[in-house]
Amino acid sequence: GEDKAVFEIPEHYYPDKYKAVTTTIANRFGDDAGRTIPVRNIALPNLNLPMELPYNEQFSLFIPKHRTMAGKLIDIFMNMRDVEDLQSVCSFCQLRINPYMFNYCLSVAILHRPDTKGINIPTFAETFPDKFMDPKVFRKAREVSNVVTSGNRLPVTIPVNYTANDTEPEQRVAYFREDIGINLHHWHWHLVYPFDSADRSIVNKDRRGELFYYMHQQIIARYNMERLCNGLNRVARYMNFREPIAEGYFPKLDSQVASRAWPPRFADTTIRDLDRPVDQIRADVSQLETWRDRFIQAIESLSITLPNGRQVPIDEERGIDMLGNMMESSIISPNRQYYGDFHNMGHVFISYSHDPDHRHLEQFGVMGDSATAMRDPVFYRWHSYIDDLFALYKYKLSPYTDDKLDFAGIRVSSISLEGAAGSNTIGTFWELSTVELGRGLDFTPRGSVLARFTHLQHQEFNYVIEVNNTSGQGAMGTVRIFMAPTVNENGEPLAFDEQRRAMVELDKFTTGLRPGNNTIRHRSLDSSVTIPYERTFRDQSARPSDPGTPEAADFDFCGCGWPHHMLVAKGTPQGYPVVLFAMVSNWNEDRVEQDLVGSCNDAASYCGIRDRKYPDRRAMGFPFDRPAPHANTLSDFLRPNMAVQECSIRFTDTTRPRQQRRSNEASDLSTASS
Ligand code: CUO
Repeated sequence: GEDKAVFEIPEHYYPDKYKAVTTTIANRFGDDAGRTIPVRNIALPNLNLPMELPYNEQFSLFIPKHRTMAGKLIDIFMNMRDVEDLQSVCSFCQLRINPYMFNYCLSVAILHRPDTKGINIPTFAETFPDKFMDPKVFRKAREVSNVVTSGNRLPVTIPVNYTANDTEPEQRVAYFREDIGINLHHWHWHLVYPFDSADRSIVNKDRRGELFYYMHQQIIARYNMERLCNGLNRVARYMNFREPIAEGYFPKLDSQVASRAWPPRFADTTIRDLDRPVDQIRADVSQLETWRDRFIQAIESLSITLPNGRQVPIDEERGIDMLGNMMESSIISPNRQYYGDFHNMGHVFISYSHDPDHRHLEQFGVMGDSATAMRDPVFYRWHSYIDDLFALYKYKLSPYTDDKLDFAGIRVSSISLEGAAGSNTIGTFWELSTVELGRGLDFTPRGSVLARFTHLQHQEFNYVIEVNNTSGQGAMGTVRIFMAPTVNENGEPLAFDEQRRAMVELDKFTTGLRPGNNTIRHRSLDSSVTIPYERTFRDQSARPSDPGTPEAADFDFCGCGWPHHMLVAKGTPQGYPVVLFAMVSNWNEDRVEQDLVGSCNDAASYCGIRDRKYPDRRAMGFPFDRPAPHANTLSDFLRPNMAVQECSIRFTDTTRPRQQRRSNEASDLSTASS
């Protein structure tokens, strides 16, 4: 296979300290060698800036200095004449450039160069498994790989709930925060939507600021539903920067590259002014407050101050997108000097709260890295506040009028669920899966190392939607499916305004509607929000065998997408009550004319489509992104082209091995739909 090839690297590419071991390195891979690929000897670009980051240090895009270095390196990779030159410069970089930064920049370049569509990048969980798993696994894996020959190796098991015990209430949702697939999705999202690059076109993607808002809003909605299922209150916004953060977090991750443990944050830590010359960071907490106040001021006045002092109105069409870029912030912020870098610097302040002036020589905590940030309870408190600031803007907009919500002649008479757990019920349970760690671990001998981990899973189901088309002619509609909790922490019904903000998108698809009655049956597996398990973890056995085909390129690059095993919340043993909502909107007003051939477009709701426009003209989160003050309950909001159904999520506390479930479920579903 492909990964058995050996690159023959020009001798002077090796750093001085490696000169002596060059032959050793070459021999090390010699056994595996199927073929030899000579690396082109080129005039190397100036790599001084990216080389300033020490090889063994952590790398964070949130740190402005690291960002500049990464921006430069991406630029270098993007500007290599062809793939062979890129390969050549990479082989030079590999032993010199910080591996985290190298991996990030190369991934961005591969995603954005037109000529690298067929190149296979291994999943991040394989390259840097230390960012996703308990270090004990690596010790065990090392033993296993030394003692047992490849082929006969048993998987190493990652324990469940290893970061705290039941005394910590937040531990009840650790399965969500520490889910490998969720963290991979978040890392991937930020890879697809970088906020900084010397090449503006990499940042300036269609509606990227709005997607920043929406994808993170949905994370909070999902997390809150998960919390309610586990008897926890919805997450409290982190909005007073002078008050301590009640939640502590002890990640128990080791960095293989930096050979140190990720620093913890003790309970009741307060963020403090930063002065870390080593990271070229000097920032006061008051700076955050100033930026926040300016952001709110822009919303209050519905106008933005440009660098030249001019005021521009925030218009309905592009407003949320501009605000997203301003807030994050990205380099396409309308005025980064004035509105600053609020969200990113929030991550930085929190991630250094244990050592704000570097006196203990500690590096940043998990909040400083998009691959690990979602493990920490404070991530949700921070993003909940961010979401509230965006919501201030949405409250400024007038409610959707009838002509925006209605679809003349189209009536949705019902929506329901059918599946193995019974009608209108979704069954959830624990599942035991296996992931390949082989590539990321520098063991000898090399070969496959499997890790086993437990994650939430649900039984697959179908949506069944009855639509009556009385228009007398065929029509095209967009089906929008959401789910929300029905009651709050105290068991009281949610008011409409709370419930609409708690709506979790489950699916969105286009459908033809014949005149008369239509029964639409749609599989949960085909969700526009999720990607299949195999894609999240890049199960190489599922990879199309012919590299260079559009299918193989999609498989490699479309790792962004909510992991399918987390499509629905955990529920409760008694059955957690939720409301399922479906709307059919007029496709003529939704559609975006574009060619989708050969682009991965099956998780577009949170990730958009590679190299294309966001495939829905409506505001993200439509129809729930705006308030509707006249509606006190969800039923007040309903139109003829909408329907709801009370459903329940029933959790069974058993653990099933993945393979076994898949074969059982296939037969369950075929019974259900026949
Ligand atoms: Cu995704 Cu704060 O933007 O982590």
